[in-house]
Amino acid sequence: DERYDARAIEQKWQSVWERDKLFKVDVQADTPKYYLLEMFPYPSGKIHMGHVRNYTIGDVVARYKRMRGFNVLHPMGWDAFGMPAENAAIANNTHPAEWTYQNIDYMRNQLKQLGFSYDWDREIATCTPDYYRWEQWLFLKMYELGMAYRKEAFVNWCEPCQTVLANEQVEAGMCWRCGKPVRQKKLNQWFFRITDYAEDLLLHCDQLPGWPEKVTTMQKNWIGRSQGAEIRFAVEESDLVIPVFTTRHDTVFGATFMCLAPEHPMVPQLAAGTDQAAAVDAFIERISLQERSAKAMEGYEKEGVFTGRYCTNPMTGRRMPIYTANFALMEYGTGAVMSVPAHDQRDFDFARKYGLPVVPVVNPADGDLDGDAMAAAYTEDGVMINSGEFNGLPNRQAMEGIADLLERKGLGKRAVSYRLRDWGISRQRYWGAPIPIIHCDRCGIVPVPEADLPVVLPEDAHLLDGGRSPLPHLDAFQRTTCPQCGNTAARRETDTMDTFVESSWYFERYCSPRCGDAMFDPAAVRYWMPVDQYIGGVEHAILHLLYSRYFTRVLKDVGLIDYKEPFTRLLTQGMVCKESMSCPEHGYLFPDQARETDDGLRCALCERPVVMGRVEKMSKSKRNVVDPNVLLDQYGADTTRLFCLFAAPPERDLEWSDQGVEGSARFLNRVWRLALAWMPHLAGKAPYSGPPDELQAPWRAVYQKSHQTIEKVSRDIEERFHFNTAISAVMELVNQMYTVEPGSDGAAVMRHALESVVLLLCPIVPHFAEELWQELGHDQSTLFTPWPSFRADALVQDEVTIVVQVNGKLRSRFDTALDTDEQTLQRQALADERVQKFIGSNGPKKIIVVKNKLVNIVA
Ligand code: ANZ
Ligand code: ZN
Repeated sequence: DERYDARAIEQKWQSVWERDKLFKVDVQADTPKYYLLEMFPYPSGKIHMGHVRNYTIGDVVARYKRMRGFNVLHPMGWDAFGMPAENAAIANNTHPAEWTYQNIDYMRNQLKQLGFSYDWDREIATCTPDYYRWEQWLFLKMYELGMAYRKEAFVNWCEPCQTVLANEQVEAGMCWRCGKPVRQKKLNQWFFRITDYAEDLLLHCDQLPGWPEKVTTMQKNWIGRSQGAEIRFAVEESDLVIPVFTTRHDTVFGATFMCLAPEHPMVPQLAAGTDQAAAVDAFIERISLQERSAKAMEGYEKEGVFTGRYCTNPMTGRRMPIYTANFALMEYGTGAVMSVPAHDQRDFDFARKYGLPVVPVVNPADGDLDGDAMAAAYTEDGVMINSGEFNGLPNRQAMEGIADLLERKGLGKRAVSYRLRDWGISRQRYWGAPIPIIHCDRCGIVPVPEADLPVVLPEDAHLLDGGRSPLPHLDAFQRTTCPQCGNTAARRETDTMDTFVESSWYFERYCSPRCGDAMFDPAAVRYWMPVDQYIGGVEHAILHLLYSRYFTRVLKDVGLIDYKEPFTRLLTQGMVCKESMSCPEHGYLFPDQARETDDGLRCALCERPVVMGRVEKMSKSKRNVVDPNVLLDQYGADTTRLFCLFAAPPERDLEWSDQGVEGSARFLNRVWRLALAWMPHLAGKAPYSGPPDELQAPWRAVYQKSHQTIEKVSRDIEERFHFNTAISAVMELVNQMYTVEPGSDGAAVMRHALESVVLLLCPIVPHFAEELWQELGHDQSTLFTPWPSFRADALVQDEVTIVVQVNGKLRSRFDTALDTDEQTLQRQALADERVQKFIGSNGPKKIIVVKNKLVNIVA
């Protein structure tokens, strides 16, 4: 069949949009705004289908909201710092900057080919000094306010990448980038005090009705609030005190030993001078090679060593040996655990292994526990025993009494602990924003004066062996004069910032991207922010989204803005999936490495039959990818967009199907042919806009269907972003329109129907729609054409009366919807009791159905 010329039409409209700057927006105080944002891409080389899907969903909403009369901000930019640029630079012997800017140029062009309605005048790349200088500026503010600080800390260290990793970047003990094991290392690091906001971030998780619940739940778990008590244990023969955090202070009478994390600073101090000192040192060294996350701990055998010292249980006066144990985490609570083996399984295992006493303090309702005989810890609630004045009380009740007692005696207090840690932002990497700090031998840490910003990352430097940062070895960068004392031997900080810092405020920058004298223009941010709809991958549910929520709070407390949640609504789109193909000889195959033959698919390299694999997320490693360029060449942007939207609702995974793509192309051509067939009859005809009653069949049905479709599509888009069902509805309307012959009859109704189809499709397939819209005689872009509205009186589904004959005699009649199909009519007739009576027990012999009229039964 003759296909419409997608390439020509798409190029034509893209250049018109660009020439007329149709997507350029500015603050318009008297127009309601809508800020639609998709997560900006990392410029990794070329866009993949995941990007196409993400940005298509966003573009539909942006275009739809524009047609709804909103002033829509829809920006795009580049999350441009980060390690892949360094890795690529090493692999290809280029410079990270060069690689990055080349990719940006290439990918920008790809996005333009997809016809996305971005205001390109607002494009930003986070690796440019005019962007990161404001990040440095904010860093200085945060430093001034104590929100940024430096401390020596154990960090997750990846040896191959020569860098520190955030906890979130460690996946099951391995580096998220290179997949190699991560070890612990102590380094001076910069931190943001995100824990100060733990409570607020948690609280507001429940005030984000526009967010998917799974995302807020993940954030809550990440923040991980625990309520309990802090209890202080005095160390024998010293004035040291060990505070512990516990959620079970009701069990304090049963604490029989103490466990400190191997990294706990008190451990070497305690062991020093005892005959355990050497054993403790060896243990600490060995443990430093293990991954120390709570999750990894579950897999390890619990082990520890005695430090040679004791502390005292403040309730019972019992001597408690102090151990250092691998299951105690320095990163949680106080880094120390009061061990209650009778009621905690980890403690129990440890006690049995090292022969430590087990003293039960909470009895189950149905019997007495015996510490020596117990086979496992008793972790349920019960009644207090061995606990002095609290004996006989339910343990939950005793918890309150014990907390009161601790507070009265100054032995402890009620406390809350969070799993969330402060955000370590130091990276020993080159391709990132320099931290604006100077180290002076005389003055210590000195902030770079605001007037000296930005601290520019030197772009003429080259990575050292193994990708190490050149900054610490680059005199021209490092050597500087101390702004406080004039010391000419001062040195710049050579750590750069975690790239998640850049993505924590880029949405504010978009509001006034060229603002030269501040992070952003306050008036612009006041108008545009918060983002009304944010769209991106669920893989950012914790990291990026939590950091952005945190940064927004920081900006508020610094006094720059007056809201604290950046994203009103969040949509996390599903993955794009495809089945993988492999060859027994050549492993995974790219789609073009499998040849269609008479014997099915064959490996193009060796002719062996191709083995089909599971349907899973498209990835380079599985080679189950589809290159957007191939689709653009073969079908064009509109078909690609249509398929992405039609194949699945946005939040669900999309399974790739070549037939689906072909089907989308066919549908567009079907609309195209319909429009062309009618075009000669529509010239000079205004669209019909009267009541449906004044129309005759079949025009009345077409007219009603048009209004019903407008109603349904509007609802599907507005309420749920269910573009797939919206598209199906338009397809049905098109089917209905095909039931009437093109001619001058009903041309006004057909114009209404056709214009409706074009406008309803226009956020989805914008070039196609623009072209038809122009063909229909309009000279204003669809972009500024109001979204079509429907008439309530056209929504009512017409009913018809169906008569039922049995053996030629009229026996019954019933009302049913117009155009009910034959099978349904037959079922409805046979369900009628009167009819059943006349048919008798032998059942019908033959049934003739005439749609919209009658059912004739021969019995
Ligand atoms: C005594 C006790 C008795 C505990 C008992 C539990 C059960 P959640 O609920 O996850 O917050 N803990 C405290 N700090 C720790 C650390 N740094 N490393 C490892 N474990 C630590 O966990 C709180 C419980 O985890 C605390 O309550 C403490 O053990 C342990 F029958 O204290 B519990
Ligand atoms: Zn100085």
